[in-house]
Amino acid sequence: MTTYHVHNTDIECIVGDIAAQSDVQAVVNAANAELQTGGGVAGALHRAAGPGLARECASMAPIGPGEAVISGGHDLPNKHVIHVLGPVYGVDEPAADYLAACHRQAIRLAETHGITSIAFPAISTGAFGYPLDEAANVAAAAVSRAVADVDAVTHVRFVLFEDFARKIYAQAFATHAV
Ligand code: AR6
Repeated sequence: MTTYHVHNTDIECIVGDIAAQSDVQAVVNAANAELQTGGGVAGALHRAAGPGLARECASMAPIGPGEAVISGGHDLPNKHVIHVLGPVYGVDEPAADYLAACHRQAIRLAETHGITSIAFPAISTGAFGYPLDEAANVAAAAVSRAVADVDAVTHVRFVLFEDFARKIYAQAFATHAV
């Protein structure tokens, strides 16, 4: 596995389940506006967290595209969940700006909470239809820029569901993480 080093932060891309990242303090949820359970990443995280997660999140909803909010991890192995609403590709435009904002806001929230390690899924690339290679480039550019302004966040992980997706994100970081 390749690790990219940007400023003070190590960035890695792995294949795995976002709900099973026990060695990071925060996981990012590819949420819906209502911050309730759903399919994909949101379903996996809410299932593993238990009903307390949806209960805690209810008062913070709704959120808009590009926004991020933070909750506890409940029964997840992580202290925090950072919920972001990615853009629906072709609907929430400019999609790249919203997707970049999701990554930037998540890193900023982590920083303000003193979180040192955070794991992202491939936001918007499932139900929201964002092409993987485009999303990877936006994510890599946004995260590489955002970590320049943080001290606490020293470890960023991208958790991809399949190896072809991991390769696409790793390639994007090889381009942007310089
Ligand atoms: N771990 C890591 N990656 C996963 C996992 C998992 N457990 N499950 C799916 N993926 P999606 P979106 C990958 O649909 O596009 C939900 O229903 C998946 O292969 O979770 O932002 C919410 O309620 C894909 O590449 O997020 C929202 O309504 C990527 O994660 C909506 O879908 C993101 O897929 C959000 O859509």
